[in-house]
Formats: sequence, C-alpha cells, structure tokens
Amino acid sequence: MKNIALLGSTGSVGRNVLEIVRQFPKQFRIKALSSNKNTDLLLDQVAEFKPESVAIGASEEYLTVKKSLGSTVKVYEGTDGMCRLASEKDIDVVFLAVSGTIALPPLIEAIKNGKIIALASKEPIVSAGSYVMPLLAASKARLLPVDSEHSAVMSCIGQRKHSDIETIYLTGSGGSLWHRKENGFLNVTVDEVLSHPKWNMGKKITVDSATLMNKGLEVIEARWLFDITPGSIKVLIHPEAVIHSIVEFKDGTSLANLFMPDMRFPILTALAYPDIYKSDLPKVDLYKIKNLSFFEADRKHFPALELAYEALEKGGTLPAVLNSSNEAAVKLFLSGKINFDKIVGTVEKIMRKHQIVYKPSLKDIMEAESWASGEVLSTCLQP
Ligand code: MN3
Repeated sequence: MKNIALLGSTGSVGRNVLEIVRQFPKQFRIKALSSNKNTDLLLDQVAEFKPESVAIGASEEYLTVKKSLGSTVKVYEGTDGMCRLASEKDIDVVFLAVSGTIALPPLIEAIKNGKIIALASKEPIVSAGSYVMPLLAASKARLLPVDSEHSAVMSCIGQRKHSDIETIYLTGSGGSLWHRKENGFLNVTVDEVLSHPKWNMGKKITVDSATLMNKGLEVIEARWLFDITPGSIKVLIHPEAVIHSIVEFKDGTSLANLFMPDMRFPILTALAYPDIYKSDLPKVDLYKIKNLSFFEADRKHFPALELAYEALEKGGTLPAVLNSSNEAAVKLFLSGKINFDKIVGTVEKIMRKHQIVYKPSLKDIMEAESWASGEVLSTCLQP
C-alpha cells in the first residue's frame, strides 16, 4: 500500500489521479490532499477519500474549509501548507499536480525528505532545474515524470544508461491550432485555443500546446530529467498522439512508447512504478488506427520552440524568465487582455531585456521569475 499526498487534487491531472486511486483501492491510499480554491470539490474529495490532512492555497478559503472539516482533518494553509504535506512522515509518494512554479517549494521539500515524487508540474523543473537536479542527486528522493512524453522516455530508457542515448524525440500533437499554422494566428479566440483535438487538459497547458511553448518547456524539462544535451532533444509533431516519445540509442536502435492520449496512463505508470498493474483503460488498437504520421516542428511558425532552445543554451536565469513571462502572458490572454499572437512575442521581449544571472541560487531564480511576470504586466497593460 502506497500512501499518497496529492497536491493539486481539483485540477485536471489531480482528478485523474483520484480516478486511478479509485480503481486500485488496495494499492493506493490518499493521505493528504491540497487545492488552491476549488473548495466545494475539495470537500467532496475529502468525504470520499478521507485524508488525514488537507492544505488550501487561497487564504480566503481557509476558514471555510477549516469550519466544514472541524477537528476530523488537519487543515493547513498556503504554500507552507503544501510543504507540510510534502514532508509528512508517513507519506510515500508526493504527487505534484499543481500547475505553475508554485509547485517549486513543495517539490524541494519532498526532495529533502527523500520522497518518491510523481511530477506532473513541469514549470519548477524548467525554471529551477539547475538548482533542483543536484539537490535530487544528493538525496534519497526519486523523481518520476508524469508528463506523458517524459513518462514515455522513462519507459523507453528502462534499465539502460542515459549516456547510451543518442537522441530523444519528444512528440507533440501540434495543439489546437496546428491546422491553421499557414494562416497565422491573428484573431484566434480563447475558445478555439482551448478546444484541443487530442487531450483534455487544464487551460494553461492547452494554451501552451497551441503556441508550442508546452513542447519548448518539455525540451527543457527533458534536458534536466534525463541529463542530456539540448542538441540531442528533438521535437516531432505527431497528430495521432499515440506515440508519446521515441528514444534512439547510440547503436542506432530506437524504442517508442505507445498509449492512448489519456493522462491516466502516465499517472498509473508513475504510481505503480516499477511494477505494471493490469488496467481496463482503453488500449491502442493499431488495426483501427492504421496510420501514424510525423512532421518536423517548424520553428518559423512556432517561435516558442526557438525561444525555449535559446533559453536552454544560454542557461542561468533565462529559462525561469521564459517560463514566468509565458505564465503571465497566458494569464492575460485567458482573461481577454491580450491577443493570442502577443503571447510568444511578449516572452521574447522580456527575455531580451533580462540580464542573465549564471549559476543562479534559488533566490536568483525566484527573483528572475517575479521580475519577468512584473515586466509582462507593465509591457502589456500600458495605456
Ligand atoms: Mn506533455
């Protein structure tokens, strides 16, 4: 029985984690839950899964939750609350399903406490990979990626050495706007961006998929998770979204990992790791699918990819600036304050303005992040 602290339980990934836990009641037990402010759903989840502790992100919701739960469940607040859950003694797996860099403090706490970490949040690795990975290497903690591509890469590598890898091909469906790439992205609506053809995900990542920034962030994530040079990571557009990544080894052989585009697969892979559990999730039926296609990701149409490679090559605090300015710009797009085609351009502007700090401390990274999001607001919302 694995005891799980699930941070970000009311989001898209969090709800899928609970669905897997529901299917394997003998293997997994929810010991702690956290959400930002979706209080009603959180309380339903508490009633069903009976965790011992809960953390609520938004301080205005804290008292409501505390009142409804009485003394039956320990209730914590804010980022400190998440960190508390990530460090509790009887937790085996810390599942990080919080969207954005807010996942960084509990990630660090889980590493320091030697936990198994199922990581669905890519932002903390993108921003702070240079800080987090050495910390991880010096700890007993183990990081299991839940991002579907990286989960696939992990499965392909298996027991082989990272140094035997020639190239990692990260696949991507192309996002909701792939079909209109030739016509440009002027006047794209929020609804159009949010209707992803293959994946049903949270809003931020769906927008990132449309700009291909998501793939860019994943390139950076892969660099850190698999200790591989940026030049050995390639992006492959694969609209059927059945192959989730391909690892080519130095001897010229390649392995691919296939599953239907459904987050429950990488979630189950991480939770069951290193075992395989029998599931009744929908299987890949190649007799039905018949054709799989692949395209090169054109960096001219999708400059977000170019920016991500640049941030990775230059390093220091630049990936944090890329990540944070993107996060801020996506928020502005979702709230109707800027057009879709302004998102990546804004990120580029802020990156050009940034004075890179090399070999950054955690403080440097956090400062670069808040500087970048501030710059986005003042650049985009100028009268
Ligand atoms: Mn992904």
